Amino acid sequence: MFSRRNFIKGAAQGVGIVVAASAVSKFALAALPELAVMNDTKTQPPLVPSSGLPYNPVVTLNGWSLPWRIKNGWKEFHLVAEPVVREFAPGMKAHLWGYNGQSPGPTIEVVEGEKVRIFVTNRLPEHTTIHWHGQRLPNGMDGVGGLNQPQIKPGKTFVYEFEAKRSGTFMYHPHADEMVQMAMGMMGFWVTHPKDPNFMKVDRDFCFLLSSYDIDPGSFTPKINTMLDFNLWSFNSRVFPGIDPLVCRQGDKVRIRVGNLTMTNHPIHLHGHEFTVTGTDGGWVQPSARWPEVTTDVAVGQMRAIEFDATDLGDWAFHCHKSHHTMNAMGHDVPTMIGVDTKGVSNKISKILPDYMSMGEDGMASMGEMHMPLPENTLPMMTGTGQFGPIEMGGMFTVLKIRKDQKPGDYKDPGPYNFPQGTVAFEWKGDLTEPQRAHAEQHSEKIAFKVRKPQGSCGH
Ligand SMILES: [Cu+2]
Repeated sequence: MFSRRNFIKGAAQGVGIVVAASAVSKFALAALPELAVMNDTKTQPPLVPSSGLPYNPVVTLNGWSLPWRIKNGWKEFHLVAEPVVREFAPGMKAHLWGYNGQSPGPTIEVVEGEKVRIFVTNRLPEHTTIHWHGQRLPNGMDGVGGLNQPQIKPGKTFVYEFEAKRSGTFMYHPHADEMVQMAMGMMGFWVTHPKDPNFMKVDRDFCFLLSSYDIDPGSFTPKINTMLDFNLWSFNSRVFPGIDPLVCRQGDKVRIRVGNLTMTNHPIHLHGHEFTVTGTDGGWVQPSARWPEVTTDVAVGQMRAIEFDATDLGDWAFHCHKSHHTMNAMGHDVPTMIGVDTKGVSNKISKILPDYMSMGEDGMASMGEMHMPLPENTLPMMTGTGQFGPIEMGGMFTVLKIRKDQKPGDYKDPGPYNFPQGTVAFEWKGDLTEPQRAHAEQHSEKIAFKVRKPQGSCGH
């Protein structure tokens, strides 16, 4: 029986879900589950299950979960691979490929032991497949085009069927023209919930994928041949300040699941709290094998589930620790100008190019508040504003917001943290005498000119 309640519930909670069966021939797709698409980049509320086995749903950062129907004991989903437009942050949109209206595609949530049937319709201009990363399944359902199945040609619909054998954290992506299709944004999250809803139970369970793009300033489509030099580093194809905060109530047990479909590793770092890695793509980690961390490296193709208690109130940064991954396009080919006096030359160039601006004589922090003219459809490299001024971040950065009065199940942004008096770093107003140094000759001015000549007979 088709569960319409799922759609109605989803639509009521997340205004963005649109049932778009009328967009395709009803006759042709009469046997398919209704097609749900998302037209919003906001984080949608958890999709509470109203059919199938019970579970505690996840929250996909700037994303959503796909509704389903139960038919003859099978849980049925319908994915459509298609070109999409994704807003990375206000002011910048990209032409990507994705699923059901967005990139990444919707999160698929099932329960251990459920029989799952996924209809995949290809509306791309070239063939595709889907590989269900990390799953135990029959070999012919594994989705490697040519090896395990014929390619899904444009306009065709294929069916995948397998039992969700073990609970955990998974993802899906094409295994067909893979370099191009993943560079274009084709990927999605998959969570198989444990059969016992009390196993590994948490109060908030967030998930997102790491993806990277190379989109030239002023253009809209990723360069698909880039191997290393990407300029947009994203959580779920959003960059700071376009990434929603992770909102928690003080005392919550929190899980964050991260999957990496970029071309490099990402050391994911949480401020103010220690966490443990409780799951990988291979399954749950035995409690005796876990250790505390504040940063965990997520290598290419890996998934990590981290867990912590949200004990400490505040706005805590949560980001990739590679500093180039917390900035947006525009910043990567700028020469180092620290210590260079550019005033004279800037004045001369300004006479020829009125918009000319030299960058970074004293470091690049001033660029966080600089409003220099940008090409169309481009984000500043360092951006975002907090209650104390520019945050000077971009890319893979968001904020974990822990509040005392956040209601259970409420994910709304509570606004900036209200710091208790006397708990913010402050300016020293006392004497500013020179710091004492042990030996006068260690003064940096002197050391800078001390050159030790090479010894020996090398001719110098
Ligand atoms: Cu990174």
